Amino acid sequence: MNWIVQTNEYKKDLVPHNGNKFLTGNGFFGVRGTMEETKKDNMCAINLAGVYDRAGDGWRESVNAPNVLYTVVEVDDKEYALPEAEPKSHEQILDFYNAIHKRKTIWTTEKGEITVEAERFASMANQSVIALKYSVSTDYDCKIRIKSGIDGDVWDINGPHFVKLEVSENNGVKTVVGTTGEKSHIVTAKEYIKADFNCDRKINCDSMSAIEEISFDAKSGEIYTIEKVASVIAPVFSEDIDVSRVSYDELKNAHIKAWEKIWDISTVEIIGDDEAMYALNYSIYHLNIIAPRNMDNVSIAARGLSGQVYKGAVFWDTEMFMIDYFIHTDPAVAKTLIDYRIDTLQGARNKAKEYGLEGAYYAWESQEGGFEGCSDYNITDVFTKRPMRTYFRDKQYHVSAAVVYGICKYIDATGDTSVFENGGAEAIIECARMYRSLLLKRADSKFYEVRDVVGPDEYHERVSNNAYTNKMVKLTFETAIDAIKTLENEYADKYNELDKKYDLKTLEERFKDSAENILIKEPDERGLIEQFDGYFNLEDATVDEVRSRLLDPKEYWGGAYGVASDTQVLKQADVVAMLGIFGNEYDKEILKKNFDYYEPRTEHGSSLSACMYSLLACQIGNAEIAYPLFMKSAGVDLKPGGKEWMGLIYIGGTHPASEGGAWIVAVKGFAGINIENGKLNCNPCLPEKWQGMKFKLMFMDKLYQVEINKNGGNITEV
Ligand code: IFM
Repeated sequence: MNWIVQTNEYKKDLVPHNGNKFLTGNGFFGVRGTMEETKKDNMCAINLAGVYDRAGDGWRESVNAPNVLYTVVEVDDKEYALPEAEPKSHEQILDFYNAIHKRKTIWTTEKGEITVEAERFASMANQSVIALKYSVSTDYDCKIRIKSGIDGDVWDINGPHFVKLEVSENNGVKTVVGTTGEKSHIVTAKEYIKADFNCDRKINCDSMSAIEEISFDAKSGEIYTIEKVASVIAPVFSEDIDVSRVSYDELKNAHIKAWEKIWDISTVEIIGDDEAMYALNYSIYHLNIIAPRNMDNVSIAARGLSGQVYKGAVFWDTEMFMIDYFIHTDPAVAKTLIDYRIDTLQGARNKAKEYGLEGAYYAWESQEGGFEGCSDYNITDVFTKRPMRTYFRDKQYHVSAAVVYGICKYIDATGDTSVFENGGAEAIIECARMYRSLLLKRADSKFYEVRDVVGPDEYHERVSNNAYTNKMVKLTFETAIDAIKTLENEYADKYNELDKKYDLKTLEERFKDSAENILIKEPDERGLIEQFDGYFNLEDATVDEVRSRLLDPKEYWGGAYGVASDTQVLKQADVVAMLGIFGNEYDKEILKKNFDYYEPRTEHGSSLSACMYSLLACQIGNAEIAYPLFMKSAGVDLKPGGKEWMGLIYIGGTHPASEGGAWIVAVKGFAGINIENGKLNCNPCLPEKWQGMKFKLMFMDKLYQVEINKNGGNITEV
């Protein structure tokens, strides 16, 4: 299988894209795929999980650590650095099996050639560690100076976040300690360099950086290599190592072994389609580099660890698109994601209270403690340059149901009902209480309605009875009833504790009444489910027509006066997302009619969209329609050209929800894996060119080998 991502050119305008495409990471931090000499102006970042700060009136966002990789070369007193010095050739490689990043750059001077080669990794075995091997050679004698150390002047979108930087050096170990402004979080970056050749070494510390100069007379053809071992620690992960005592090779071996273990369970083989196999495993790589292993109170941000876009916050993306992969390959990670929601329940309660609701309303953009990072004005208008009122924060009520659904999926596949006892049941009950307090009933109506919401299709704001939302709300009531019953039968102490607090019998009655009487949109005479009240009365324009009305390519399509707002054009899967989840409640004919209606009206303006359509196409039994949508999801970070602007807000970065969605399509769609009567079952629907699939799955604490072929499949315990 091909595990290499490579580019043989350097284009300045592809620096942001390659920063994402060549990202390495270990769940604690992500190291953008920029060059060692890159500074903040070219989006170089070591983005931290779970550490947030607000600078002034800016948006709160995740924090980037001091750059421990910073390294640049000078030859005969002239600096050679990309993008300023045009190279003769340049290669950038990501070996995503071993999670190792490499580059080789050659510059030509009047005297000959300079070659820089570097290899680095964000250690999966020691999650505070980043290690770098950096070599320089020339084909003529010259004076070389390698400048390498820690650059504390980091890239920020809404920074700066360090109000204090303490720079020091002790026995060759350089240290930069950053203190954040809002909560005085301490981020400590250290590094140590080994250079086993004749050279002069001098360390310069200033107010922002600690840089070592390694100077030597270079002989033509000799390769001079330095090895750097660095560490970053912060409140969420503080297991440090002594950077001066461990060797690069030792660390590399441990790192490779850790990845071997990960791939042993998570590789998906696709027989007959190398391109799809490559894109899918590359997606899986991205999920693995952002998985919060060995950490508490952390989840996965919408842009993973590729930077501060979307404020480094956790969205519904985690429970709807990513958690399935972890549930079936590393349930401990899935549990961490669930625990994050349980631990942030108080934040969700605060938000519910803020909006006059009971129970728990989870943050649309959740930061530490469940703090809501989403602003009321979350987009900047391209014309007026003014912040634009959006209703993502106030009205995307469906996020609480996503949290509930994540817990359901985890329990269904692991059987671990102790989650209910350890805070899960309470979180679910609180979400159900929030929805109960949201229900409205007209005087003469039998039904409860959910009015004034934003569904998954964010272009249509403040709509009522969004089919997706209402169905997920009903699921929440039903799950809360199940959770209460499980507590009553299996966890008496917890039941009694919560009973005192909530009067569970009364709640059960209320939830039952809510689940039975909430308005659920049924298919109309054409078999179509209306996305929300009045959707079918909107102008039925095509996506291209709506696009042609844009006055500016960066203009926002939705909201109060967006080009899509008064039309049936939607941003992303909405009814289709609902059918992907509840498909078994409808005839295939209904699924097909809705797919056929909504797909041409969908802009797929969110990377979360294509995988949902692909999944539904599999359920309809049409793998050929599903295939290009699957490839779009799996390949989302392989090609440039994705949507990078929402109004005037930069939204580039990696797309782990799309990548998790691709895994769901492969395993649950094409391989047709499902849980039937508590057992793993498969009902494949393979694309024409796929002869088969092989992968492993965790289910009920056991590991299974799955082999799929055109006619069915075998699932055997390993
Ligand atoms: O959660 C999504 C949302 O559904 C569409 N806009 C981007 C968000 C983060 O991925």
